[in-house]
Amino acid sequence: MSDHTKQGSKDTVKALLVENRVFPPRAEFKGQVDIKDAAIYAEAAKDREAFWAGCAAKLDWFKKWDTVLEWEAPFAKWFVGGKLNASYNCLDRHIKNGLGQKTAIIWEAESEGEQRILSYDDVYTAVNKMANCLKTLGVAKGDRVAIYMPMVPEAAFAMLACARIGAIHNVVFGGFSVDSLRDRINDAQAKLLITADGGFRRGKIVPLKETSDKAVAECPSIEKLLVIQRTKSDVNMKEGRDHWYHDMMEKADEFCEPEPMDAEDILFILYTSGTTGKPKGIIHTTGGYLTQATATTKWVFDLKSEDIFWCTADVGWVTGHSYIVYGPMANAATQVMYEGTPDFPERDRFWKIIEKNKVSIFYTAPTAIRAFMKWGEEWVNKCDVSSLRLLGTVGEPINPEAWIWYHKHIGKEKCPIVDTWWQTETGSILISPLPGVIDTKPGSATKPLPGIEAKILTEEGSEVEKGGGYLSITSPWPSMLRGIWGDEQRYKDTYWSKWEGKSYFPGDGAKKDPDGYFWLLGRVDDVMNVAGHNIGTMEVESALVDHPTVAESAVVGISDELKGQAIAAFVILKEGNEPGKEEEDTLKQHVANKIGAIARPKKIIFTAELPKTRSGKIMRRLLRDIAEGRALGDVTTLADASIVESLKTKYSEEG
Ligand code: 6R9
Repeated sequence: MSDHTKQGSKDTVKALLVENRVFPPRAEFKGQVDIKDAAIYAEAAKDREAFWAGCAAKLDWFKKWDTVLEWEAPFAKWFVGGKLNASYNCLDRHIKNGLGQKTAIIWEAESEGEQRILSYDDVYTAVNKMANCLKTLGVAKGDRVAIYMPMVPEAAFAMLACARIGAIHNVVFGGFSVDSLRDRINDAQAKLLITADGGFRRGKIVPLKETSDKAVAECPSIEKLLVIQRTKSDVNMKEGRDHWYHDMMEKADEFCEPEPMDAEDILFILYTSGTTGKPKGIIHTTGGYLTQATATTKWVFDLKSEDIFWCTADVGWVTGHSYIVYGPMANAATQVMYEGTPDFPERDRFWKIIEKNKVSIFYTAPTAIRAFMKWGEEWVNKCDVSSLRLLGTVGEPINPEAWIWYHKHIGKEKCPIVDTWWQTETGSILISPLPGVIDTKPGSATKPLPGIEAKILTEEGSEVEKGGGYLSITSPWPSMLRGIWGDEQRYKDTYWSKWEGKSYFPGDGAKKDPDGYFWLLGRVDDVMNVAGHNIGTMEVESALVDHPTVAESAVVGISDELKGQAIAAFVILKEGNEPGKEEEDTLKQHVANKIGAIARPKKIIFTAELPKTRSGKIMRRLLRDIAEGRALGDVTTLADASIVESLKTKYSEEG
């Protein structure tokens, strides 16, 4: 293992890669892990198509494919000519294999004590009946169905019921507003909306039906609403248009033939707003998506039959699609699904759920981990989380300090951590350690998974062997997006124009260290240029969070007459620390010590919250607007709009 600490001290940007702590898989873990042999990487690279065909063969196909891959860049078709059904693969085949009694979902309501335990038989029956309800409501193969639901098992049933009859689901996160819901329904031209009377969030009712009513008033394509009862709140049911799920389910037939879908038939559309621009309807098809979501769930989490898996994402995000619904269920996993927030009724709720259900695999986001750090380890220390054997993260780069905290306080220094890099567009995890094979380094997603070819490229497209550049996926993979709904040109422009259609551009910056490890640096739009040096926001943020008083930070570049750009840092202090001039100077100096004087923030703005998308990603674009005193750009994907307003006021007051 090479020693990165010897890098030239003047090379400011590389300095933060002086994260030389290395965590090899522990012997106990290695002793039981399914994939132990690093040879899988070379094997897959030798013949990628054969490798993925081997993974596809683990699913049940009604008809085998004729061709593994047809690649006419930038359009891929995988498993051409094959026929299968995703709901069949997630349910029927397990029941045929005698697993009907196995627990599929342990659902924890937000209110403590309320729990539902559903076997694969239970889910199978519900999905079949619901599929029949959809048919009764006039939904046919190829129709789009919008799903706007709280985190209840019926959200998963709805997705699988669509898959069963070949309808294309379009899940819209239950926290989105009227306008966001309306736009996503209209863009996809959905015929049916599946929603609920409401959902619970921190003890309050989120009025989903009311929001739905307002949205569909401006959605001419919507013919019917199917409404699940969760909160039993009073809602308007429009005669002829709105139907109660429980009424329809009572009368529904128990079996619905699964529709044989072409491998390339669309399974779902999912809108990604990311941190920039108008939402794009990302298209995923059936065969390739299911193959890779299923395989990666098994390898990355070392998933075994007896595991209790818990992914804390919402089904409204791609993580919920791939690692709550399709990946775990295609593997016949037992999983926890939780309705609420980590701090309800108290800040130990996640740890209580782990203790109660003996969760063994826990997959969450860095933003959540930083919140746990801010709250302090006393919350987890009250609970017995010794059932955990593997931890994962997704959604953002994880700064080394948060990684170490997660490792120490949640994993008790025994659980490997898989930092998984992927996107809505990639459909499943592409860069992540195989936990029994790869030594992990805090803050690095390590290496591309077997079967994935990823490189770091320069603007011109030449490969960077050591150092920074643009992340690129250089050959097609089964679960890649097949396009943007209704906008082929935007698909080509956004993802394939950078290197003339040859290579996929995810929009992220990355660096490779001398061991060939990938360090994700965030969106390239966020990279700062200070006096001619490219500095990733991630690097300065990591340096700040490395200081004991800091819980979270977000860094942006602001115009500077002298240096082109200077650094402004928004900082959330850990509870019990005082903001002020002294703290500000200490933190500036700390960053200068960690990275070099070039990265010393010009301004530090203390704040209690940061503007985030509803999936927890920091919206640096808005922070730049604030820091530059500009009018705010599009704020529709913001989780809490009041945060930017108060930051704006604060910023202008402090100058
Ligand atoms: C799965 C998901 C995708 C963007 C992606 C990148 C960031 C996700 C990451 C990560 C560093 C990781 N991202 N995982 N960055 N390390 N492990 O989050 O999909 O919502 O589409 O976001 O999230 O910037 O490009 P999505």
